[in-house]
Amino acid sequence: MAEKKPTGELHDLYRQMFLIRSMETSLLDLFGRGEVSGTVHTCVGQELSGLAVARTLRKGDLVFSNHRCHGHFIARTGDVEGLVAEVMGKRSGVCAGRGGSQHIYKDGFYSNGIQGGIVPVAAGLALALKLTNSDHLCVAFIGDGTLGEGVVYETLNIAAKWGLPLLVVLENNLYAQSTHHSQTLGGDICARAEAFGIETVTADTWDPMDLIGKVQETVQAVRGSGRPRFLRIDTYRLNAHSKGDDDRSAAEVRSYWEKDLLTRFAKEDSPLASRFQREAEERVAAAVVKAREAAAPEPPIPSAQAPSAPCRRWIRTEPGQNRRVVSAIQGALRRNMERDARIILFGEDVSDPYGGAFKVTKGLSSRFPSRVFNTPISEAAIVGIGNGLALRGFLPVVEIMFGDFMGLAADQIINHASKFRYMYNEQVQVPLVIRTPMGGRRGYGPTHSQSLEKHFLGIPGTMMLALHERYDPGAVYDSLFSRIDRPTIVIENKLLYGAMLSRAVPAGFTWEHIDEPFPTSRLRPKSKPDATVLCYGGMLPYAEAAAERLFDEHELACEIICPVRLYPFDPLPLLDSIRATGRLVIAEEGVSFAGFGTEAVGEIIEADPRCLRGLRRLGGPPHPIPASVALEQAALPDAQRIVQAVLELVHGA
Ligand SMILES: Cc1ncc(C[n+]2csc(CCOP(=O)(O)OP(=O)(O)O)c2C)c(N)n1
Repeated sequence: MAEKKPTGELHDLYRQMFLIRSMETSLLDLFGRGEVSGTVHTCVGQELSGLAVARTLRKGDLVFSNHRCHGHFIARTGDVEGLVAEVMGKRSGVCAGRGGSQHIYKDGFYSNGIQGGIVPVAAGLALALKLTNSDHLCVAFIGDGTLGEGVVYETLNIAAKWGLPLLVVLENNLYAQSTHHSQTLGGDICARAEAFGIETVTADTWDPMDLIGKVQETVQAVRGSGRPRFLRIDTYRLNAHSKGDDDRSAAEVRSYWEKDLLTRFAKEDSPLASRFQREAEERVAAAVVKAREAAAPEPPIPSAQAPSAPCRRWIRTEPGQNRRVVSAIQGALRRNMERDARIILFGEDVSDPYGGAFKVTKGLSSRFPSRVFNTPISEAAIVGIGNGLALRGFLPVVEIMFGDFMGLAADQIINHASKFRYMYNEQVQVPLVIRTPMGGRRGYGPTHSQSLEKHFLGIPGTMMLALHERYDPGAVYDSLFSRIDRPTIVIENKLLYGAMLSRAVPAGFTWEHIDEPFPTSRLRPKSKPDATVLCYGGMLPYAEAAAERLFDEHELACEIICPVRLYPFDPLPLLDSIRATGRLVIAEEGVSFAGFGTEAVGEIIEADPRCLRGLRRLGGPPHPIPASVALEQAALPDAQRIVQAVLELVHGA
């Protein structure tokens, strides 16, 4: 307890602590009665940390919280009714019941239930504030257990290096779920941030005046310097981790109940404490009654709907300009950055003079020095910071140097980028572009040659595009930048970078594409086709060579179907072709099992169960891509294997 008598200011804090505590207790009670489903993580005992921070923030400051976010949310917004209704799954909830207890958004307050991953997103929000020359800051709340997540350190490093107005508040309640941090935490908590040159402060929730003073100083320091700080607040969670899962010793928990600020306040001034508690309970009870009466949410909007209605008009594709794919992409990035100041580009080694591992971004940092920057080797933080920027209205383009490294950023794509718009009930968008080259045939061996896009296909709320040289990749980027409304993964291809857009079309064929922003292309034989070949991205030249050979050497006509947009997938062009041929060869460089082609076939069979008479799936090997040229050539599908597959389908195996 503070030395001084509680002032009016302290009374106000106690009143709010009672409100949060009463709400948390009530939510647990509702859970017990079956009126709340899922789970709730209550913050009883920790209320003061969120309140101390919130009272120093200004309108326009941003907060990113975690699974234990209710107290932070009430401290920042005061919206008890909106939160209670949200946790009870009602339409009147702050996210109309889509997010629930751990995933809420309102007026610059965000939360997500993934440990660690919120920290780079918060850094992205802070970067957005910095880029708009604002004097606001972003606060990220994490628990001590979250110090086990690597992405926290990626972000602390970047926040320090880039000078981001980010305050990381570490609520140290000693436990992660059931595990005491003495079992999991090496070294010192604050030393972690200090290692990156970030100043730290330690306070606790049992000395309110000290905590308030330190929070004020720290927030002012971040606001004044625009640099990150780390605030450790020692505290204790008095309830179970979530509902009833508590294995801590009863004596230990009891000792913290005795130490608890509100317990002591109740002993010191029982009438006032009782009044505060009664007022809090009445307000929460009214919110519960209101939520009970509220309507259930609307059925969800399907997230995978195509961004634009498919148009069935095929247009002849004129031969491309006399330039390489790499220069078409580079030109489009430059053109769109000239046009749209919201585009910010970053990644590993993207700046001049290097200009990216495949030289795609060469020249851009010289032209836009404040909008193109190198990052550390931190794929998760790169995408996470992109997420934060996108949430604040920027149009970030992040480069993942090799597609093989996408796994490191998977959590940011799957649990953050793709979910924010839906779970925050359409109150935000994440127009994030993730560019990455996939593919082998350059002898880079097992970890730099893969085609891993199938692992990121079909994530609701996202789009995936695969570039190829028969439809100008620059035009794809133009379309993307003019209409992006969701996280979009663009699959480039290492070999295609060098391909010429002007390469001659094989004699006896024409290239056409559907008149839409991310079109499907088809190679149309002049005669009636005997088989359909489905491919995308880097497989296209091999499919085309196979079609030419089949025509010249075997008098067989193949129609190639090559979509730019892999997800959401429009099966109609493929269906039309299969209806004409009855035979399909799928050629993809990644492993076929559970891949794009298999999914495409699923859609075809669903639409027309009898249209397909023969199918061959060609894909990557059932082992890592070997480094040796001879082994790699044998492992990856090529024109000869496509020819062979078509012959087998047409003439029988
Ligand atoms: C990436 C991830 N791993 C595991 C979990 C499951 N989980 C939810 S809360 C929690 C404990 C978190 O501990 P801490 O960061 O100390 O926060 P506290 O719960 O103590 O507030 C765990 C393991 C999760 N939500 N996210």
